[in-house]
Amino acid sequence: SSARTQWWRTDHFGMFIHFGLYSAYKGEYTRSNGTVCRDAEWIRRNCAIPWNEYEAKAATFNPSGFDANAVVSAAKNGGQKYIVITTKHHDGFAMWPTAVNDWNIHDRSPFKRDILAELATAARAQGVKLGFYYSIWDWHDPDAQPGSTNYQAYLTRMRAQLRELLTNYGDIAELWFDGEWEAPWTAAEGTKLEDYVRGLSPNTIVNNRVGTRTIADGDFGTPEQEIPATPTDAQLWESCMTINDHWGYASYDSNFKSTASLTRNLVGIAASSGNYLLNVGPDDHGVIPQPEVDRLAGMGAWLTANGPA
Ligand code: JFZ
Repeated sequence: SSARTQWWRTDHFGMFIHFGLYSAYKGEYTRSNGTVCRDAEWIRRNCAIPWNEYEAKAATFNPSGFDANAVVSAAKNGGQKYIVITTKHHDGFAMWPTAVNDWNIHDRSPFKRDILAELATAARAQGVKLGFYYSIWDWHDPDAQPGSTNYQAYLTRMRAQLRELLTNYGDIAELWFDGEWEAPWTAAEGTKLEDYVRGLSPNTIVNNRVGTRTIADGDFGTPEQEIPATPTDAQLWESCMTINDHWGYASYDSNFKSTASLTRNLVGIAASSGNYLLNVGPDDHGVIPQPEVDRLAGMGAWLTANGPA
């Protein structure tokens, strides 16, 4: 609705954060035969890491450098008005102490803090809005796998997790669904899920990956890594792009876009009435790499210099 999206049509710039158990690999997996496989948030699947190894990695995952105030300050310095963080990516690993299952950072790792609660507090204190990314596709839950005869049980757990996310952390400005393209998920389930979210949190704006990415799904479209050639006024849109060549942390990826090129993207997107969700990837300690923080600061300086006098 237009009331729900009002803030969003003014606040054109947000921070996307890809942070999860995959970040602990730093973008690299060394197989038992010594060969190295590189990937980021898809590393479990694309490098075929055995689940027992991936689960063992959780027991060593301790991102104690995560500093919610520093994250929010980095966003604010960049002129970003909202933050969308991955709460659960395709690996199914919940980054908050969910009561729904034990595949989460609280139960499986030595890190006992709740980064979503910390981020919610810091964001509220600094006047930045908070949103959550949630992957419908789940590689870990046995009931979510292709051919599952018990998919509804997974969906019940998914809704329970979304209830936690939408009720335990204050106002959630945006929900960014993903992984909707993968069976057994269906468009009909998407419609039901959107209704469910509206019932829990009517002011949360939802992306169109809740359904089948039609104009009728959710509140806004999600072009990825691109600025649409012919932007439309018929649908709000938010272009997500990452600051280097990966979403999740990859220690060897220093192919950062320049501050000038990032600023051009922002201005171009805003000129076409779109929103820019620019991704950063905190490292295995939970810290946003300094080159990424620096680029955000550079964008913020440009906005300050060229904004209203
Ligand atoms: C998805 C995820 O698989 C990826 O890991 C990341 O989180 C990204 C933001 O979203 O990847 C996609 C989703 C959609 C397209 C391409 C990659 N698409 O529409 O072309």
